[in-house]
Amino acid sequence: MDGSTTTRVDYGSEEAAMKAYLTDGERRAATLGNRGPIRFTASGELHPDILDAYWRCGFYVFEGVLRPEELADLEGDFRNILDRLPVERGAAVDAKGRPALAADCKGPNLLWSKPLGDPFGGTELANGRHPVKMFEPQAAADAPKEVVYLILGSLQFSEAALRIYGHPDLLAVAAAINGPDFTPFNEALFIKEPGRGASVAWHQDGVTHWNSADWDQGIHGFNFMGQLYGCTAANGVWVVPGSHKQGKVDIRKLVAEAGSERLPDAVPIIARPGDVAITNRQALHGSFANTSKDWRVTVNMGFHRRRSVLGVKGGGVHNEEAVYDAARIRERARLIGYGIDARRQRFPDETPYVYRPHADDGLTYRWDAKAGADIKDYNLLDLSI
Ligand SMILES: O=C(O)CCC(=O)C(=O)O
Repeated sequence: MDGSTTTRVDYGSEEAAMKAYLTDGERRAATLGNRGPIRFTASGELHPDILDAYWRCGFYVFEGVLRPEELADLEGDFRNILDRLPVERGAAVDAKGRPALAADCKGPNLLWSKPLGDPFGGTELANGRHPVKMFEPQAAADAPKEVVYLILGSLQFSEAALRIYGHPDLLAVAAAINGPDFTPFNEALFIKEPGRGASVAWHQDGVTHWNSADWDQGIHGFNFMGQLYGCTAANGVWVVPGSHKQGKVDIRKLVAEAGSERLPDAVPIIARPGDVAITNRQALHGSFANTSKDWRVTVNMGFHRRRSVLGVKGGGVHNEEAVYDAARIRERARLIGYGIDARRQRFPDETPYVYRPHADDGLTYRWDAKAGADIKDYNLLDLSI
């Protein structure tokens, strides 16, 4: 789905400055030394060069992780998802009059925005963690009133995404960063439609541990960001390298100093189809409204250290507040078991990942129709810290 027939738009009064910023950012990103294939040492550890670069920059781009077949599967699922979206916010049916995607879900699933808008910036939403509104370019006259730019609980809507979630190398990376008893956080699809995709204002994820006595650069976990079509400076996530080490950043001050939301130290995540970035949730990051001609579809998959969530009161951003006990973590982690088994069935040539907590507890998971029903509304149990 490269390219688009959407009416072309641009950044209006900001177009020239934006163009220069994108080119400059791409050039800076290329100097960081934080990209390449997933590599393990002879003894099976994630290569220390990768770990060093990840902890230095706060993000890393793993190249060529997803197989062409799974990208094709994902594209099929994505087209189906688009087809099944409600005709408008709150509608029960899609454009063909069928029950719409997520219309019967209890969890929060579809986030809407005006085209090229910034629904969170400068509001108190999500604990006010997006303090500055991004520039909102003018959408074309033929654009719809609103678009879906984010889908939460996405594994219930795409088996291909569930199979990516069970990817053995990605899960091995999760174990290397968060420990072998790592836990889920949440999963999402970020959709940046050409000429319409909303911006995500500058923010740092994480709400619970900023003032903890044992705060460190990894305490709020990370997100994998798998790319269906790749991502560019114009439609990708931008990150301020090293900001995950700094504690809470004063975003208002940075924007005031820069004179615009074009933060001078930020760099774009540049990726090809099938690349998967890993981004520290504490890193200052955001993305601009997509006036480019290219789609971006990101399969987001977050993971935590177990000790960051066990016994912690979380929620409030992605679901209800609750204290996360071992039973809840175990229940939520069944998605890892289902993901691994779904992948095993589709790619029998691979060696499936062994998730230590399931192996230790003698738990086995089978991906089948019953499991499909079991994961409806699974994101009500997201471990949101
Ligand atoms: O994909 C995007 O545009 C934003 C991603 C993001 O903010 C996140 O994953 O926390």
